[in-house]
Amino acid sequence: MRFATLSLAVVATFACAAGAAVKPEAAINYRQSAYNLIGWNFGPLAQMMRGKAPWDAAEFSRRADRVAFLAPQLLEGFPEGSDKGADTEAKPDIWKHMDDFKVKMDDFVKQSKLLADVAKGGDEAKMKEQFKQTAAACKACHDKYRNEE
Ligand code: ASC
Repeated sequence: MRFATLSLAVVATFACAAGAAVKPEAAINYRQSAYNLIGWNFGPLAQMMRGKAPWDAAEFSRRADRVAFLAPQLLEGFPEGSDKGADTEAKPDIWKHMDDFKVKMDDFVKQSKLLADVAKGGDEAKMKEQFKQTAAACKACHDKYRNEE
């Protein structure tokens, strides 16, 4: 009995790790959670950029690190078949043009990593410039693949 329970747990863990049979609803929930975490951290950076929050290089760096950590976790939230199954703003075009979607996603990963790296140096002008590059990477994907509400 204990062996059976353990086996089941091992199989379940493996199925998850292999990305097998993920329910569309779970994938949608997962990716929206990741985007929410990114937005939570990107927002204060945007506020600093606009002068609506005082410039704080350490705070900027801390939040840029979080964004860079989360960005590479997005793509697995878009498995085949997760174009529907729950409320989603993701356009079906994502799965029709997955290669292009991946290029855009890779660019966001790259730009957010650069942002985190640049922020460690604390140079305000460089951080502001790289923020713009990162926001442009967000926008490039949203323009093409997101139904903005
Ligand atoms: C944000 C936010 C986005 C991006 C995008 C960048 O702060 O919520 O979706 O930046 O607007 O252009």
